Amino acid sequence: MSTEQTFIAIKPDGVQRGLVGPIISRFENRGYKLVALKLVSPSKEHLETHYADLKEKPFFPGLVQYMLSGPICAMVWEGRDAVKTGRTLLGATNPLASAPGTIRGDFAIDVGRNVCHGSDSVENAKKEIALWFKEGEVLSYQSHSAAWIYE
Ligand code: YYY
Ligand code: MG
Repeated sequence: MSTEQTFIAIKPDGVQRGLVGPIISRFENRGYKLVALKLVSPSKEHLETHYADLKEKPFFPGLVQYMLSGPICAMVWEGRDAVKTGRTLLGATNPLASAPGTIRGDFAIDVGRNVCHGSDSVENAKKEIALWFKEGEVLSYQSHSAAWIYE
């Protein structure tokens, strides 16, 4: 367990459905620190790069179209074990298999409308943060709550 940064995105359905606040709250309430945040409409090429590992999958074209369908809220969250715990907060990829209490388990039904993205490894988090954020957009600061969250 170490202090990590993870890339979390609220997909176009999450933004349109007014879930930006509730999703941010899940991470804030857990104790993670928000170090980058922006609302973006990335290009098709950007989204194809983000999902490059999935380009041979049958759902890839639909996935890219869905991600192009509206603004995305892109974020970086920092804290202990942030990548793995971030995935736990999101829930399983298919919302029908996501536990209640997770974001997808509480807010989604279809896998193709699963409202959020989270990095699946520390290595991929680094790549995704570098793809979505420019130098200087990810901030470094001391959270006043840190001593109340970490022993
Ligand atoms: O990392 P995660 O988002 O949980 O799943 P991935 O396997 O990386 O797939 C990315 C994205 O693709 C998923 O969030 C929804 C979509 N997708 C789909 O539409 N249909 C599938 N059978 C699998 C994934
Ligand atoms: Mg993934």
